[in-house]
Amino acid sequence: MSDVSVIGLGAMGSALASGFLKRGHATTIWNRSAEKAEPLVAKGAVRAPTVVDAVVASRLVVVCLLNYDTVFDALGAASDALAGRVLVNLTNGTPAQARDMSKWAAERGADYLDGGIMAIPPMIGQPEALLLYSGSKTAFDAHQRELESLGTGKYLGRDAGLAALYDLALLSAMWGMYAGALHAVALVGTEKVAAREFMSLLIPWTHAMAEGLPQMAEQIDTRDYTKDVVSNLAMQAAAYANLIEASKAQGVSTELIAPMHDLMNRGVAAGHGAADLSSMIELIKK
Ligand code: FVH
Repeated sequence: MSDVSVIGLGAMGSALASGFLKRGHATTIWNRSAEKAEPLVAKGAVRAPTVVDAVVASRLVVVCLLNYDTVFDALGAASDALAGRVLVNLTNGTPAQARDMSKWAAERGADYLDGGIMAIPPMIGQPEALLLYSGSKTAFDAHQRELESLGTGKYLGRDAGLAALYDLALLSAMWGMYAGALHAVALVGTEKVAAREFMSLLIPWTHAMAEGLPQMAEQIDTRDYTKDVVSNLAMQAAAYANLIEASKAQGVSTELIAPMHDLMNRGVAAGHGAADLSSMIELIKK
């Protein structure tokens, strides 16, 4: 028996397997394209000839594939071998997919822990790598030591869908930031400003603006969007109109930024001009 089996050796799965090996855990690996196992075998991993062999090899089975369809594709063949195993699925997916997989695993006698990886592959194994888990608490407690090889683990609760929910929410904030940064760089780029040069302004600016998030959270939780307002929605909507106009004039598409303008205008039209930007959450939430 190995300590852990890793199914899926893409960029992330390979990093996970390396993380386990570095901490001295006997690791069995499997990937659809077998050649991806070679660098890990050189580091001491055992290559399983089939996915069934990989599942049989360890009580702890960690899966990291492209999406849930591919997880079902890969694990379907190993369905009968899952009984008594702890299945930790670190594949990106939706809360509904995680809950379905938890049920599917339980029907096969496996304990299920879903996970979201808030890190890129080179971060795996360092404390900065955050791994979110939800589902079986027994599984999390029993394998916390092995899972710590990957980074800092945070258990969110028994509902298997929670890790996916938090994961997607954090990715949403990341994608929003990168979308804004791409638009900003495209805009100054029209006047031949290099992206590298612009970063010296953009990075401290985004850090400074992130400082406003706790106040935003306070306003959202209390649903009082007029408390301590410094930059109200009407003012921001007026400035945003300039951003849209200038982008068009400089020949930059507004695809990445236009939806926010529509929402701001809707907020002002609904009478929330004196409120903070945070008030827009009322327009998008259920
Ligand atoms: N890489 C990253 O920066 C992010 C960080 C946060 C978490 N994500 C999620 O991790 C999952 C895996 O991502 P990845 O980076 O390892 O992705 P790839 O390098 O593209 O590897 C994909 C693996 O999936 C296998 N695969 C695809 N289709 C099938 C299939 N039908 N049956 C079996 N396996 C399949 C693929 O196998 P192969 O192409 O090498 O044969 C790779 O092992 C993902 O959910 C991210 O959102 C990564």
